[in-house]
Amino acid sequence: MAGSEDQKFSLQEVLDTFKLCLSENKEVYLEQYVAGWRGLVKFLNSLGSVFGFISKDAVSKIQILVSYMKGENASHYATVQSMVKYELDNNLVDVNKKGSHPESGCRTLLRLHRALRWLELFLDRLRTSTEDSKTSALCAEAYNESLAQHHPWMIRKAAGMAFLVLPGRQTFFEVMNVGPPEQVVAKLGEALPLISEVYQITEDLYAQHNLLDLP
Ligand code: 1PX
Repeated sequence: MAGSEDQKFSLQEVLDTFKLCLSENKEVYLEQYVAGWRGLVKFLNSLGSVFGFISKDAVSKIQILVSYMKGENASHYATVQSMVKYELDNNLVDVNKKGSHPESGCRTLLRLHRALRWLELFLDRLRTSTEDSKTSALCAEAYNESLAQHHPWMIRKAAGMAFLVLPGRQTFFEVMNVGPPEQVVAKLGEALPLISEVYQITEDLYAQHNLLDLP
């Protein structure tokens, strides 16, 4: 249930999982990546049912990845790098149009990856915001610069309406469970480079394999 102790969001927890995402040779561990998303979904759920259609989609993508990570080919789903290699080598990705692999790990992760860019932009705006900044405006700007470019009109419309009921900056900061605003700002400053690095490594990998437009 939203609000119960184990569902409580903590920015620190998300920060920790993103910290653990990268291996020594800069591969992205899927388990931690997915754990990071789980933490973010907790946050979204605590904001209320208006965001249900967003968290539902995120959860279903998380579940697809988890089923691969627990499936018979689990060993290939340890890192994003090993997943990409395995799925490409075995023709498990619909590259140009949807076909027999509509839910490949590669295309599923790409959706979360694009959302990570939104998160990066949004958190950076929150970090540099002032007391009278509107979270809905910060969120919409970040969305328009990133995810919106991949969403059809209907989704953009629904997302835009959901943003309007986002809580104000103060409540937002409180839900992060970090402490007073200065500490939230400091924590965001700590989290952002980690999120950016994970994003950039994934982006480069996908670009290298021409996977950035997977259907
Ligand atoms: C400390 C602050 C933390 C804030 C955490 C908020 C977590 C947000 C999680 C958002 C995850 C969104 C995943 C979206 C993936 C996606 O693009 N899916 C679409 C494409 O998938 P398909 O399988 O059809 O190719 C899908 O169509 C999406 C449907 C749902 C609507 C997605 C709207 C995304 C808006 C993102 C902004 C979230 C606003 C939260 C405000 C805090």
